[in-house]
Amino acid sequence: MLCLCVRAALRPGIAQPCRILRPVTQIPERSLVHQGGLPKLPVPPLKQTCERYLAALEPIVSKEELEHTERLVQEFLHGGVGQRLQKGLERRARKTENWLTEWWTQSAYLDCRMPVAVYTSPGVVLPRMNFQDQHGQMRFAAKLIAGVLDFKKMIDTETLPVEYLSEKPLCMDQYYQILSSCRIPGPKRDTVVNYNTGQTPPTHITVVHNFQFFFLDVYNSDGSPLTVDQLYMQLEKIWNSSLQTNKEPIGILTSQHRNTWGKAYNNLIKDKTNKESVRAIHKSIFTVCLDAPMPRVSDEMYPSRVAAQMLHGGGARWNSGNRWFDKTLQFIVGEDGTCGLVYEHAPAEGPPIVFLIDYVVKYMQQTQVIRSPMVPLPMPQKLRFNITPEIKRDIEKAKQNMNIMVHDLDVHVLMFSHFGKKVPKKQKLSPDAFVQMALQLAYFRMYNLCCSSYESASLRMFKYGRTDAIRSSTVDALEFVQAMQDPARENSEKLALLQKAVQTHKENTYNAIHGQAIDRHLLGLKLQGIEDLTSMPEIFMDTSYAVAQHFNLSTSQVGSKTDCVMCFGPMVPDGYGVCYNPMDEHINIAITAFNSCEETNAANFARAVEEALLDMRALLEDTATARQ
Ligand code: COA
Ligand code: HC5
Repeated sequence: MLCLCVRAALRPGIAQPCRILRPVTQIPERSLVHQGGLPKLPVPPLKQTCERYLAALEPIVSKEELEHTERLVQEFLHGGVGQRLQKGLERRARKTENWLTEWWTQSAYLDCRMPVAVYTSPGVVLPRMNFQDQHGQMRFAAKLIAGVLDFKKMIDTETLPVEYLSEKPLCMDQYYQILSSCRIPGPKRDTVVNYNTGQTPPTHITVVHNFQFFFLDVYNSDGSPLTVDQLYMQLEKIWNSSLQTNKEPIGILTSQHRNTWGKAYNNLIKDKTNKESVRAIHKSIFTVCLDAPMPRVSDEMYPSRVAAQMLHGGGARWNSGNRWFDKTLQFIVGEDGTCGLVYEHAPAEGPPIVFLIDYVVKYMQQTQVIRSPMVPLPMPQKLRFNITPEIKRDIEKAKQNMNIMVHDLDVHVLMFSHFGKKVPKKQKLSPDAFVQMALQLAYFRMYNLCCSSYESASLRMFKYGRTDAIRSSTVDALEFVQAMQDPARENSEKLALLQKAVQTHKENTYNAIHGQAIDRHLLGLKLQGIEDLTSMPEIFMDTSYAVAQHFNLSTSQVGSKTDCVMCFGPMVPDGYGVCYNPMDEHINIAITAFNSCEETNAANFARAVEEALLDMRALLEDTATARQ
């Protein structure tokens, strides 16, 4: 992995308890912060992980299962196997810059054979724009491209402001992975290529309209980026030379199961023209999808419909063929004013993508139209594909699968408008922990039990850090949700339990972002066992381990300045994906589930979350009044 120095940094001057992933820009004191100075990800102590693992199991497995697992854990800890694997991990940590990141990227993404669309690629919906035709669409797309190119300057000159979390500088490497990169399918494992590092970094983007891909050079011969006017003219040329709507949706191949796509890919690139076209897409800085309008829905349904469109494109007859799902960054601009993006997750987490969006949105608001010299620009080149009968068959199969995925994905966006971060903050509660407890309460009310629950925690305090998990279903959370369901309990007692559960969640968050959570450590121990060719330790073959890994609630907080909605699919067939963006006065929450699972329903869960949040606020208010 490449090591890039991020030269300039904006340092926060005022100590903030937990400043999250946002550079504090009002104090422009610059200083040198180098990636090299970041600490290495530690390997947590074995005993600590064993104890925390058992504590995490308590609310989600039966008493008998827990007792059985306790014996296995003792055997693992004291029988020699655990210590040996731990030593192996510590050795790996000494020899590598980050003992986890390569393993994590492989096991979470590159080895995963499920389609990237819906299963791993998140979507982001930007606020609805008020254009309604192709001119508005192209003007918006032109400005957006100019904004991303402006952002790219900071990457090229290594002048991105360093982000901070709990006053510690974060690893900025992910920013260098999101442009000019693409995932490539492989027979067993995929790879990600990044072209920004070579001698001749790309100067083009790909634009796709009516399923047809175009190579668009976005720089003038003097190296300056094309202006908004120039980009608009180029997009217009693209639009006018892709009016036919009966083209084969070649891009839909990228939505397939990875093995299927891997085989189809090898077949596709046997042809020289196809290979060159695919390479042009891989190398491009990013992709812009100029989408056809989607069926109109009520204002109430609109956010959910657009979130689904970002995740899958709406199906083969709509915009699913207007994508190259392997591409790291694809901006989506619909003729009907919808806009957002879908991104391939392997190279980076959500926060760098959202930081880019916030930057681009601000850029677009500020941009003055600059008159461009009317020098004629070359015609954007159409990327040609020769479609053999075999490729045609692969496309047909991909279309069918995509339609199944589209029908299976249940998306419900809850624009929770009653309150936002300010309410829990006023009560001295962490807003993130408050939302997590609302999710726990909603789940408990629907299913009368606690489930294995995942919240993403950033490991970017460490060099090349990605994520670990905060397990939100703690014993304290269970006690709180049980009390909420018990009419015999006093509000003051419920509040005390909420405060305790929030405090525990906060401690778990602190542990996770400081590299002391359990999930990645357990993964590391397991993979170390595989690498050592020892037989698999029993703790990993245990039912409790399977239960713990089966995250019925897969959640993530991604905050942004722009009022956007972030979304992703569930982790398991009978689970929910919940991505929330807490703003000061409201919270955007996107919930996904699978229709093929009878037990789950995104709209019902959304309703339960809304009620849980309202009941929790009522609890705060009620007890506050009682105190007066
Ligand atoms: N009283 C008053 N205010 C409090 C508080 C309390 N007890 N606890 C926290 N706050 C404040 C914080 O200071 C912060 O203030 P700000 O809005 O001015 O920044 C705000 O409330 C938010 O803090 P909190 O809700 O506790 O959560 P967080 O923002 O620290 O986020 C995580 C927690 C886990 C989301 C964060 O650590 C993280 O890891 N983020 C990255 C997640 C990620 O990568 N997701 C995508 C994966 S692809
Ligand atoms: C634009 C927001 C994207 C958020 C994506 C996200 O949170 O991905 C998680 C990454 C991680 O390693 O925890 C995985 N998750 C979707 C399964 C929560």
